[in-house]
Amino acid sequence: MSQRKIIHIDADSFYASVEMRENPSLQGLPLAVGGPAESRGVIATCNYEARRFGVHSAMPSSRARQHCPDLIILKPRFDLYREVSRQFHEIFRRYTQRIEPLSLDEAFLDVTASSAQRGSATLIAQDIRQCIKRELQLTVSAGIAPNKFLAKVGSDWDKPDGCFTITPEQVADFMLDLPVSRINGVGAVTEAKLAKLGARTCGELQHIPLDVLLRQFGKYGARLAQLAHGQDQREVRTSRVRKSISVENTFSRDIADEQTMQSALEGLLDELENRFHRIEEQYRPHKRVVKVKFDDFNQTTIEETIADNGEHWLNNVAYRGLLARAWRRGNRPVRLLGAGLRLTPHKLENREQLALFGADQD
Ligand code: DCP
Ligand code: MG
Repeated sequence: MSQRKIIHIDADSFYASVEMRENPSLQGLPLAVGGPAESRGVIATCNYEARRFGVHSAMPSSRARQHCPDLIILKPRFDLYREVSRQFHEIFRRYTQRIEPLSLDEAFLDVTASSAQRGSATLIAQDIRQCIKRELQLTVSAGIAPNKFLAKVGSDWDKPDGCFTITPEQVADFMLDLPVSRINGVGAVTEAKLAKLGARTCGELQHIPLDVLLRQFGKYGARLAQLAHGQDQREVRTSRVRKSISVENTFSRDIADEQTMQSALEGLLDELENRFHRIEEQYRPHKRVVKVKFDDFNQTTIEETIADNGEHWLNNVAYRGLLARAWRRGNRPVRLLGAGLRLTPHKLENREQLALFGADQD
């Protein structure tokens, strides 16, 4: 198998950096984004100034304040972070369509087939970092390696504003001293077990017989043995192109009154919003859909185009109207209710061009 070229990108103190960009007077001050200390909030993240005081993600805000009395804690603005994430992806797509998002601020890119920068993955990563700095006034760290595991280790190596490459030739040496705790999935418990077996580094882990690892860790033992050698065959998984997303609920008892139906719809819309947020960087909704299945198993689907005037897709009134119309079509008790969206991928132009030229989109 030919060698892959993988880039892992991870934004630096993501939410906090976006907030500092939006309000530069915050720069240089210890800053966190999270819930308020007074109401048992938790820190989502903090800038590097706050980290010097020992503040970190998932720490209760009240404790963060004890570590750092001057800490500024801002409420998160998820819409803003999602917008930035979309902008990251717009930049990534200039170099490759093979992108696997892990979260709003993290993604794997497979640039094996990219011809940009004469195929140098390190130069592509530097280009991406520069574009993000110039166009979005944010820094991201990048790891470049022949596989996902090492690319992720790389992006963390030189954080913040770092760029670290592990070439195929360097892998064997690099693994010798790499602490096992750097392996994704090795938490405190696994680390302690490995220490008992005499393996603090991947180099030491390489010497533990496979049957010992299998006995201790089950299937994960086999994976550990591979990772210890810096091997990882996982592909960058671009999600298939979706045409729609929907959630539905079959009721334990058929419902016949509009009030109950409408409140069931509200619950579905909450769930739909959650589900859609996970893929929002990649898709734009263009239609609302409501599905109703009646107690005689007849079903009907009704959809409407979302106005192109900036109207938000999540318009409860619009969904309620659709439900009322759908219900009138059968006018009998309902056993299942669904709510959904028809989707258009962002950058459809690019994808269509690719399809036209027969390029592999996956
Ligand atoms: N996040 C969160 N709760 C956590 C961890 C993270 O809400 N326990 C959010 C806030 C982060 C974002 O996800 O800004 C990205 O997570 P990272 O782990 O990448 O952390 P940062 O980007 O903030 O910092 P780093 O520079 O270490 O990547
Ligand atoms: Mg990050």
